[in-house]
This record gives sequence, C-alpha cells and structure tokens, in this order.
Amino acid sequence: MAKKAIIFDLDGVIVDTAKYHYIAWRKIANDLDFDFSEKDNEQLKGVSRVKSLDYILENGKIQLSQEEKDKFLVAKNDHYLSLISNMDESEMLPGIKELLPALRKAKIPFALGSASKNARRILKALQLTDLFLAIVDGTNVSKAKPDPEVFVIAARKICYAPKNCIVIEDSKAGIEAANTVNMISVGIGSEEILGAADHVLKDTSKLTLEFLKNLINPTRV
Ligand code: B16
Ligand code: MG
Repeated sequence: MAKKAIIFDLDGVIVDTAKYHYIAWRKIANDLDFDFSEKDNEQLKGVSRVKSLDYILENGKIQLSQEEKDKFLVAKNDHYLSLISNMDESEMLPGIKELLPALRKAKIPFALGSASKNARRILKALQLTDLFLAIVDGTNVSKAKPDPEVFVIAARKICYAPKNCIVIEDSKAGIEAANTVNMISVGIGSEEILGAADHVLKDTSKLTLEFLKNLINPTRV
C-alpha cells in the first residue's frame, strides 16, 4: 500500500473548465447590469454554485428573492453546460492525460474531491471515470469548500488518514480546506493567490509523476 494518496480537484486541475464557470457567471452579472472581473472570480473558484451566486449578488449590491435566485442558478448552469457540451480530451490541462494512467501504473491511489455537481458528467465526457478510486463531488457534500468535508469523505473512501493525503487544488478555498485537516496541499496557479499551500506549482505541466513520488517518499539528502 502506498504511503500516501492523492485527492484531485476537478475544475482548474484536471480540466480547463474554470474559464467556462467565469464566462457563465459574468453573463449573470451582466444580465443584472454590472460587471464581474476575473480578479473577483478567483473568490469563486472551488466555491459551490449557491455560494457563488450569493457572492456575485453581494458584489453587485443586489438583493433577490429565493425564487429569483433559483432562476439565476438554473440559468448559470444551463449556460455552463452549453459551454462544455462539446468537451473532449483537448480541454484537459497540460500533462494530466498522461499523469493519471502513470499514477495507476505506479500503484499510487487517487480520488476526486470536487465542489462541482457536474463532476461525473465531465469525467464521463473525458473517459476518466474508471481511473479514480473514489469520486466525491458537489452532490455528496453538505458543506462547501473551504469546509474540508469533500476531502475528508474522499480520504475516508480510499481508507487514508487525512495527513497522508495530498490535495491538488487551484482555488484558495480548496487549499484552506486541505490545510484545515492537515492534508498536504499543492496549489496550481499563482503564489500570490495560493501562498497558503505547502507547495505551489505554476501550472499542471509541473505536476509530474516525479514530483508526486517525491512527496510520497521524500528523497533524503
Ligand atoms: P457546479 P472544483 C468547483 O469545482 C468550481 O471551481 C467552482 O467554480 C464551481 O462554482 C463549483 O465547482 C460548483 O460547480 O456549478 O458545476 O456544481 O474546482 O471544486 O472541481
Ligand atoms: Mg478547482
């Protein structure tokens, strides 16, 4: 049994969908007559759909009834689904297509821990479902990142203690979630945003089998 296991986030780590979430949220903001910057969007990464809408409405200083909110939540998801409807392998982030089978071959266990309720649909479109030992997504949790629930359930499903799990995340909320339960956190993106992570890699091309093997079994100097 490998000493450590890996928990992958989905959007922004496995697949380049973070940009589509942004496009769909920006349209909602524009429909409500305000704009929503890419910088503000960083706060939404890893955050659930419901919480994201609340953040956007707060940003635009807009109050809506629950019924209106529900309409916007459906509209956002419909738009997002139309943007990803033709998704194929070309949307996978650099190196991931090769990394996942290589991890399997090296007998390093890995699970998915995503806030998205669309995670299973995306994994299926990319034919990745069977590679994961466990899949935990937005349909399995009651608390959104930065709460660690999604990662704790994933760790439990693959029978690894949290401290022996390595979380790969592109969001501030996800890094916070992993750190809360003493998982080893690897941020994919900028040091400025993900500085709280144990390790920060500029993009997934740096997330190599060697890098992960070294986190699992550090080489002594
Ligand atoms: P959905 P992750 C997160 O996925 C996204 O980063 C975040 O932008 C999105 O709002 C959230 O999923 C919910 O997604 O609307 O598809 O249920 O990064 O945790 O894989
Ligand atoms: Mg993400």
